[in-house]
Amino acid sequence: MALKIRVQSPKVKYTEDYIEAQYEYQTTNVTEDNSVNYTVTPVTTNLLIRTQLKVPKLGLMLVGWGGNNGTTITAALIANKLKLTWETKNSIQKANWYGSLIQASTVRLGKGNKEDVYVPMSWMLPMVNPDDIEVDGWDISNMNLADAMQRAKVLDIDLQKQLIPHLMHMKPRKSIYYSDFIAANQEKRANNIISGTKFEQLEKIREDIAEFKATKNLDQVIILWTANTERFSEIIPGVNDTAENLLNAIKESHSEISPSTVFAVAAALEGCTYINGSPQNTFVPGAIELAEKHKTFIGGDDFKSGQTKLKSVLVDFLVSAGIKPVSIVSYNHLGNNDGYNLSAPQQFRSKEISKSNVVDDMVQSNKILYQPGEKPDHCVVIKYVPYVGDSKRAMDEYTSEILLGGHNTIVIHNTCEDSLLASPIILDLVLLAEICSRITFKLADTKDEFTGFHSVLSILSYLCKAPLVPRGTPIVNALFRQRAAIENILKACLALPPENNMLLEHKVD
Ligand code: NAI
Ligand code: DG6
Repeated sequence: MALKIRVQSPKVKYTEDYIEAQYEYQTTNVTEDNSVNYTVTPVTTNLLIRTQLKVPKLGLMLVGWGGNNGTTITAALIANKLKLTWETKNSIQKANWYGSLIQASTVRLGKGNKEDVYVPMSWMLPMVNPDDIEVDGWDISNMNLADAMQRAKVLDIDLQKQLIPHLMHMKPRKSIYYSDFIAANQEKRANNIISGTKFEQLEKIREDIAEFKATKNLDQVIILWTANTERFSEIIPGVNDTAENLLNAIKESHSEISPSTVFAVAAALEGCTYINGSPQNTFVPGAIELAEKHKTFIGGDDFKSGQTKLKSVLVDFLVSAGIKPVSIVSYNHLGNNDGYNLSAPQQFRSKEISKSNVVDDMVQSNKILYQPGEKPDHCVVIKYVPYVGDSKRAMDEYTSEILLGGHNTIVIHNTCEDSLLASPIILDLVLLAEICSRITFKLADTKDEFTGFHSVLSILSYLCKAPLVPRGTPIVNALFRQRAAIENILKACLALPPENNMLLEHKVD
């Protein structure tokens, strides 16, 4: 395999099958004495990290394929693969992956002869080429992808015209619809539904996955929920609290099992990674346990695309600058089908929960500014305004306390096509989840077996509003901490140190 980056170090071994890195993982343990005295112990753990080199033939199955995100990511994959260009009123536009961390952002590799050397993040390790991803999916609407793309009204018309012949033969598979979980206003879309009991529906989804995998000769399939936001499921002991209870509840067609959870179960049973791009609690405890049992990966929740991404930068900036945000008010209005679904109270509530907890870690990090339990006021409003379509408006007001009782108020107005922000995030979730399946670790100098990442892929936090993390582990919302985790883990696979930004070589005599 031709690698773009090759590390010259006794700590890195290249074989035909893998890269093996000897890595000194450095952490710091602290013991506190009534928050007055701190005893600090640096800890070094010597790890061996192996990255399999063989890139699998990857399939992506989207739940909600005919929606705005589903059609837009499919269109973006084709437009990039075919290197499409199209005329806009301003210029000739070329297909690109702007907004994708993996495809369009860079990593500082080190110092060159004269300048710092930056490389695309996708070069760090051998990753799936988006052009090679096979796409399929389900939707409760039977509309083909060409018509659905036109219904979405996201892409420039000249691009749409070029894509129609490629999309018109793509037809979503029948899906699972329980009217109770999404807004009642979605009912008229639901003409493509698997009948039968919940167990029969689960079996049909499993057959779909297996059939797609076999027909396209795939090594791996990733399933991603980009369907409507559902209401939260109630967690009921004996129903969805354990893997066994969840499987039994599906056999009994229990009314509290949502479509997105049935897909999660199907994914685990078929050995597939499953990612939830919406806010609802798809990953009930039983679904998490099932993924752990089957050693499959799960990730979520809710794509972090615009307003929340900015919030997780801005509040981090303010708090880390010693400024105290005391009130955050976030309005949205949008006119796409997502907005229509979110105009119903229970579905709005799912989104409100997901959007509301995104500053907690930053607030808790600064005990000078915030007393225990104290938080800024945080209000989230979403309104459906059909005329603006996919072009979401987000307005935010951040009020902070500054020196000696002063106030600082920042107001932001952001207009952006929602699905053009979400689609590159979908790609990143898929590419990152896939590379994680090829990275394993063990303690150096032991006879231990190599083990992989935990089933709950918290490395995907950068891409999610309400990051799912393994039970009892910290949730990080701050965007640049999340990004650093990804970058530093990719570097660790090459025995490269984290970026320390000290530039001491330029600072000392
Ligand atoms: P959309 O409403 O255009 O698409 C959703 C699709 O899911 C529709 O085609 C619908 O027919 C289908 N659907 C509903 N229930 C289904 C089921 N049980 N099985 C299969 N298909 C089903 O919405 P859009 O804009 O594509 O967003 C999708 C999801 O992503 C929403 O939950 C939204 O909240 C979430 N999201 C979107 C972001 C963005 O920036 N666009 C950011 C964060 C989350
Ligand atoms: C209105 O909030 C619709 C939502 O689906 C959002 O567009 C989506 O959750 C993106 O939210 P954010 O906060 O990342 O821009």
